[in-house]
Amino acid sequence: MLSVVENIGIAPSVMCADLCNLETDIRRLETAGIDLLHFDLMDAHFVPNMPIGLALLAQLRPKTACAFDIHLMVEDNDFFVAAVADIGVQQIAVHVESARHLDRTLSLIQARGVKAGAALNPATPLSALDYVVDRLDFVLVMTVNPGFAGQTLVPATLKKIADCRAFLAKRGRDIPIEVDGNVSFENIPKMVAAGADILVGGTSSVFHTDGTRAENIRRLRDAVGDGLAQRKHLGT
Ligand code: S6P
Ligand code: MG
Repeated sequence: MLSVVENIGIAPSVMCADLCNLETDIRRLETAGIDLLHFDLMDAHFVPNMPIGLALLAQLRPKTACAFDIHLMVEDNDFFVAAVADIGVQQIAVHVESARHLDRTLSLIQARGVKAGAALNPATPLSALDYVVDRLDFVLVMTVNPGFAGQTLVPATLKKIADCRAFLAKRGRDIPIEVDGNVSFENIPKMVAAGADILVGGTSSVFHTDGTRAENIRRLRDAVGDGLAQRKHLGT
């Protein structure tokens, strides 16, 4: 995993793919070179949308060897954790805003042999992670308000990525930061420079209508290269 450009992972957001021809679209992404497939599971309660269901996930699982990265945007986290673990996924992020017993839910994920992450809405402070930081396998920093593709970056979240990197370093945790929401060709260099490790690519990059999947992923990699150069320059 995380092999494409110097340990920066590319995770296309499946809700933005051609859902009527999904298997074909996933083959295109695999050929172009990706690290994870990002699935947004929503329940129309925590967020007002429901693009992807469990049956689709189960049907896709045997069709690709790609790691499944699950982003839960639901009220009943433990129900969905059990359901997606049964299907066979590699990492699951739960929103701290919906997890009533966050520590228990993270343990539940890890007990199934799956990496556990905490997702933070743009307005949620990093301090929400204070007492679970030692348990986390990764952090998902939302750079838009969750629920929909095609939104504009919440500007304060760029600083939040850098703050998250410092927050983790201060606590001795060198774990990946995943960023999700308007991870565009323009925003990627800034996100990577700030410390992002896994990029969720949606309508503003991987699925941009100006290019083919392969062209978009090449352009994305170039943007990652720019971000890494800035990161080295800044010493972040
Ligand atoms: C939003 C969801 C995301 C989107 C992604 C879309 O709730 O968690 O994963 O699918 O952000 O990308 P873009 O480039 O359209 O914002
Ligand atoms: Mg997502």
